[in-house]
Amino acid sequence: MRKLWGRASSSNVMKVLWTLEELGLDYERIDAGGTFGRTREPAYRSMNPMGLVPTLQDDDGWSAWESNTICRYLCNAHAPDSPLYPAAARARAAVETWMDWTLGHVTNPMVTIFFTHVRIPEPDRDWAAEGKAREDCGKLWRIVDAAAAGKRFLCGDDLTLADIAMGCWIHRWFALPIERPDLPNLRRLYDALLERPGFTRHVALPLA
Ligand SMILES: N[C@@H](CCC(=O)N[C@@H](CS)C(=O)NCC(=O)O)C(=O)O
Repeated sequence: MRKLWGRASSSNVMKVLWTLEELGLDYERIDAGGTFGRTREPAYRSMNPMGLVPTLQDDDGWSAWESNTICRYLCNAHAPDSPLYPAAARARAAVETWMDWTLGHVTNPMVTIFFTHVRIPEPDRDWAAEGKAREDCGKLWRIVDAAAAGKRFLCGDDLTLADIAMGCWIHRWFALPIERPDLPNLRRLYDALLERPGFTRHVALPLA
């Protein structure tokens, strides 16, 4: 049976769970990372030298790490015709642009905001850093708001890996108790994601 290693509270694990669900692929999730440990064990490190989650181990034992790569692999290997990861070069490039952009630009400031409100003990919270991250994210989400105008999902009528890569951060942006600029297209995109069972089951969860 295909195995996904990683705690369910990790944004990067959530992406893969949602992809597995959209593709209708069977899997067993094994808790790892955070308080579950396991990621320092040599057997785990041999699959994922960073000792981070997620790691995917396919049916034959072959493994992959880096969540975006895992999502692309699942489509390539098990659902090559899926609209999640379109084959046409330019459509694929558009999806990959948002995946790379999310990893390169959105993740860091969103982690700062999320950790400040949810995971860092109150006395240790750095509100100046949170304010700067919120300002930065406001600018980034404006870019998504403009790109999402007139579309159901980020790249058009179909859900793609672009939405999956960004979905956890969109959820956290709307679920955190913060001031947000009015971004109606981003809100509509979030509402469209909320109609996907894989998103509500694995991603749009209470913040923890
Ligand atoms: N770029 C990596 C990042 C992986 C990563 O930072 N994972 C975090 C959880 S979101 C982690 O493993 N943290 C340590 C832990 O949970 O033990 C990916 O996308 O897979």
